[in-house]
Amino acid sequence: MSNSIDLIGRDLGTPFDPADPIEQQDWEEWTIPPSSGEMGADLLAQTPNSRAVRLLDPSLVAGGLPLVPGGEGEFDVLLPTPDRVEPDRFFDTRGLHHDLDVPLNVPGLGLVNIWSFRTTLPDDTQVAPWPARTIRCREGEVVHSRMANRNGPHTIHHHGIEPTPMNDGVGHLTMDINDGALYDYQWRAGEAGTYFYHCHVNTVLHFEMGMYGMLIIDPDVPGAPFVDGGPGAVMVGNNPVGYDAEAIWAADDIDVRWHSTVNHPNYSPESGIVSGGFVSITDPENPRLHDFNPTVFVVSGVPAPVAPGGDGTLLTGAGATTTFGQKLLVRALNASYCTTRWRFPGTLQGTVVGIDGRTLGRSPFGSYSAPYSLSSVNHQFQLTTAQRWDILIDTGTAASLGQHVVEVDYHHWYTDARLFTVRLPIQVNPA
Ligand SMILES: [Cu+2]
Repeated sequence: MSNSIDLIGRDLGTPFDPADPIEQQDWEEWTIPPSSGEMGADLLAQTPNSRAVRLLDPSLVAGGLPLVPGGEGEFDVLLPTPDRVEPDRFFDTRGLHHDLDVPLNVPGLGLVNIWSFRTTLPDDTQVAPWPARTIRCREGEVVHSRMANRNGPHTIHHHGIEPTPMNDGVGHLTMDINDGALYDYQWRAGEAGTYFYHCHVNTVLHFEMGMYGMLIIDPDVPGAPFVDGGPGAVMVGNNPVGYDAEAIWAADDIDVRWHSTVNHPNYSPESGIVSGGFVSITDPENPRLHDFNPTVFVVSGVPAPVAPGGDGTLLTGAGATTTFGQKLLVRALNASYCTTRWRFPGTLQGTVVGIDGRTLGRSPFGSYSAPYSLSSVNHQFQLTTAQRWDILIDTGTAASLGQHVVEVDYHHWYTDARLFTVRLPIQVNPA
């Protein structure tokens, strides 16, 4: 683990001062966030009064990437990371538009256009799964997530992590990473738990189009970080506890009009791009991003068939298999805009050990919470957008053998009408 963590915590300059005319100008200009390329160009030229020049004084950028045009491969400008330190772990991620290796094939409907992130693996091969590849690290590590784009701009917001402002990946607060630019987000893995990351440019659209992946911080124990699917270890209170298998369930919903799989006259043939831009809600060319009516329901990239007969489908492709006596860790994320209601079978003994990246009953706040059994909440709970629950299941009890089914209801975000139910199998085989 790095011993230079204390160096992280300093970047942006002074708070907004409405009496300062330069700040006022910034405020107005930042209604449209600057791109990383603009920030880099301003730094190169030392443009007077540029926000980048004032916030990213090169003297503050200790050990940063060289700020040079054409500095690395195909990318034009490398924007330095303030207070950069040597990372313990590095991920190389590129935002993508309609360029997935395997587009989503929905039974009964056909191909749905998805946006995601492409990841360059340590051996230089590139993968672009959906959801995007899990960013997985160990508690306490300093992580760099390198971001570069074609068909941008995009950002990476590491949801639930609290980095310094420059590294938060919220376009309007910092900058969008535009085409031809490159930036290393720097953050520290603070507390073991289940998180996720997503693009935060025009979030309503880009998140819906699919730009997210899991972010998992494993406990600081031997073998961590672990491989998706298990085995691994999870914090239960103050102690790491081993599990044998892991089910990562990210519930998502898709309004296909936004993905241009149908020739709706009000939508551009370009995926998610609306001719005429984002204007008034009475404009027939408007995307109507408030008008969200999903018809495709997905768990961790596995779509349920579209009707007829789709409602209540058993999603075997997203199911989990364990052996009697093993422990199964379920990480449930609501990556949809629906409200999701999860019902676990009473035949499985589950314990809720973490919520939203925080371990229940763990010091220093341990006296304010404690792990609790699923039976104490009647085996059901509700997750709104972006919420996560970690549930540790013991399959060594009398009723454990056989197939168990978790049901997830998708309720419309506004009307609360139930739109769809998917069923997720947990198979417990004899030892
Ligand atoms: Cu994006």
